[in-house]
Amino acid sequence: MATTTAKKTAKKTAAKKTAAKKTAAKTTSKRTAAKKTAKKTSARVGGRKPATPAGTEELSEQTRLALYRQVVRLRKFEERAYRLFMDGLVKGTSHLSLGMEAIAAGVAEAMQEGDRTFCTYRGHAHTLARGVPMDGVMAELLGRANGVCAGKGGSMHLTSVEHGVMGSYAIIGAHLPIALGSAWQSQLQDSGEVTVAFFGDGATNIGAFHEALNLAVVWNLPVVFVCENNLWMEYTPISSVTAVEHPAADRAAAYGLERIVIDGNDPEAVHLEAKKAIDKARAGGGPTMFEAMTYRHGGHSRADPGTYRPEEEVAEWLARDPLPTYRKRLLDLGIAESALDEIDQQAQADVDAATEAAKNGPLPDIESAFTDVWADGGSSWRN
Ligand SMILES: Cc1ncc(C[n+]2csc(CCOP(=O)(O)OP(=O)(O)O)c2C)c(N)n1
Ligand SMILES: [Mg+2]
Repeated sequence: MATTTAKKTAKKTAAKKTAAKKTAAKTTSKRTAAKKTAKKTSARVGGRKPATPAGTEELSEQTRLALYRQVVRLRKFEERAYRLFMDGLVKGTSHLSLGMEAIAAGVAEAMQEGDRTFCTYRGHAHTLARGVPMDGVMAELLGRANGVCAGKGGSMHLTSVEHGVMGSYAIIGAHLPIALGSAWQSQLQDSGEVTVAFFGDGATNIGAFHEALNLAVVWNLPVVFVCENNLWMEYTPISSVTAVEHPAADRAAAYGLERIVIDGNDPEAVHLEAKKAIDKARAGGGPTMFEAMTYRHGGHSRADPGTYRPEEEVAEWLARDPLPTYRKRLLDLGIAESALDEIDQQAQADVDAATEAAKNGPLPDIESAFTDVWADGGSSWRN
């Protein structure tokens, strides 16, 4: 873990230098880039991109194992969160990413330290994947003082600024313009850091989504928009209220962006697409949006079994469950089963330990209700 962090920091410093050089040339190249984007867009729009990009063979065994490890951890965490909710231990509500883990895993693996993530209320996976300790996330779900937000945020508001997790937002689409603020800061300070904003298909009919995309392109911001299209909003299929088939990608052209649809259940496809987008943003190439097709194993929230969804649809997507599918692919590629078993066992042990740490965590003091209520709104934070 320490080696990975050191490597990432080294990578970041190098990337920062490259980004700084590129920014110098950016003003002049911006117009050329805009022209190129326009050209690319007209070539791509209307054409269908294959669901899974070719070239997944480029990844190293180390990256593949890291992706697998992440998917397994997220799966085991969410399964435990569900059980703890059913036992009445998770306070408030919860929204699980069971079945959707490949997106959080694939994107996080393409991010560097210092990059920032904006999640929705369905944000356990995205938060964990950025390296926020599992103990703190589990304790937060249980409303304990040892939680990442000292037990004040809960499942829907996971935040860890030190890990670049800039919050989980319950108001659909509201975080997209906020993510632009983060990207704008990186651009102004020339930090080479990239912001990633995840959102559901349901956010695409909200004004904030369109406003954010437009401004991100106009200001050429280092931001990546990731639409997790799981076909359903709360209890309504997105297709029943949307004029186009791909609610995010099919609108990309309106903002001069490329139309990108990928298989969101394939951690490698997600990782490669995210890496391309993040590298481009880091180099001053501006925003990207991609739509990752996926499905929730459960319903919208809490104990909702989602029985209103057609049986065939559920069965079809369960057959494409990212975890067994990816495990099989790795075995077919010749990766030792024992290596995968070891990852599974470690993830289970981590979840068990996090559960214990959360259950044994103290409840917050009453006095803590009066702290961290507001930020200093004075001018000090601006300087
Ligand atoms: C502005 C706003 N309108 C309505 C809601 C109620 N609401 C909560 S989740 C949700 C559905 C969101 O669906 P989607 O964006 O597809 O995300 P998913 O839950 O499928 O991950 C709705 C309508 C809300 N939180 N905010
Ligand atoms: Mg949805």
